[in-house]
Amino acid sequence: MDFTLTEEHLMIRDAARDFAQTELLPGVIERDNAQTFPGELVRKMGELGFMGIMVDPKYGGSGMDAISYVLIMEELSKIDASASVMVSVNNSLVCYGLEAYGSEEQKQKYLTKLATGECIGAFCLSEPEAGSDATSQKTTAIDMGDHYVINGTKNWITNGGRAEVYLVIAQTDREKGHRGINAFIVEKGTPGFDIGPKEDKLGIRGSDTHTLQFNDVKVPKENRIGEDGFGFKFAMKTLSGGRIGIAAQALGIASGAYELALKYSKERKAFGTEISNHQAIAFKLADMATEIEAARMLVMKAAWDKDQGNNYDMSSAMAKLYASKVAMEQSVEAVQIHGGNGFVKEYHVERLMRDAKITQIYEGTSEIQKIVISRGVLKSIK
Ligand code: COS
Repeated sequence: MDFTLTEEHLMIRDAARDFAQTELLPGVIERDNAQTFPGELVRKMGELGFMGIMVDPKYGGSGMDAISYVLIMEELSKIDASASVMVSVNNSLVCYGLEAYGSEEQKQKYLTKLATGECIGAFCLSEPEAGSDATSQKTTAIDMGDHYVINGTKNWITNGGRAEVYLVIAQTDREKGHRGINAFIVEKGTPGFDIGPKEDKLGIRGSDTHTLQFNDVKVPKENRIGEDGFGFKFAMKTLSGGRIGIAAQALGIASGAYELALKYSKERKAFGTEISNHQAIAFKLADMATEIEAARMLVMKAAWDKDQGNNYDMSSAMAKLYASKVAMEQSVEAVQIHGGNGFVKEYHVERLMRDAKITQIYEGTSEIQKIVISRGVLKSIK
């Protein structure tokens, strides 16, 4: 067993750290307030290869491994989780989904642009009545011979307004249950496809989250991903990888909050000394460091499983469950260490605390991760 990162991994991590410090940090509070994220920054992330990290260079990707992906996600998330969720969705749900399961034509037409950041993707599974219960899709895709007609509503879609390529999960044959579900590529601007207003959110406010409406949207048959009825498994497979990205995001939020708290504790004085000299604060820092390291091990293990070609359904669920809990709990501790200043925007920790919450909800709530883990655990005993 070797815990050492390679020279290449260290270079990738440093490049992401540098980008986060120089490009994402300035204006992060203002972007959070205004709920915006400039296209220029997305373009720069594309230039650095962050939008198609694991995609084969023959499709315009960076050809890196999953360890590199989580290193980049952690560094971006320390500063701006709104930026990192765009990266995560585009990489794990959209690019990976197309590269692993799309046809060669779909890869040439869409993946080559998504992997470079020339266009951005969105993954549309959740609905008003189907978030966790993902088999209960109400959106329909009726087979009309050479095309499908999609009708329905999708909710809480990350990159909902910014994206140009949407992977949409819909029910083709209700009788067949989850085996009657398909995944489709829908282009922005297709008649009948409407983007609703942006959601006003607690956290990751720079990322754009929208409701999408599909009213008799005609999608050519060649835009279906995989065999007829493959859509549910497609969603589950891609979400397993997505959970590694969100686990790394949670790790970044936790470690970002911890680093700020550590620095603050050495500067802020109370009772005649730096607050880090008070055991109440020093023990908090000890707990934070330990919890974050444990989360990092789970995140790295899930990424390593993916790189090794092992099944990562369980390890990604464990990583997301634990890292998101750590992000929530330790960002609250970081606010506490900052005292009154922690409640003020300019100290950044209150934003990290707000951003942490979504990591326990999206790409499968913590309760869903426990379903995945418990089923895996129970299956291991004959
Ligand atoms: N990889 C491949 N196939 C998978 C899979 C995976 N990770 N997980 C489940 N499947 C398959 C099952 O094998 C089953 O297929 P067969 O009947 O052919 O064996 C099928 O999918 C249905 O699985 P299951 O019966 O377990 O479905 P459930 O309705 O019980 O739901 C959970 C399973 C809860 C795990 C699933 O609905 C889920 O992950 N929900 C959360 C979705 C989510 O993350 N939503 C957030 C939206 S994205 S922001």
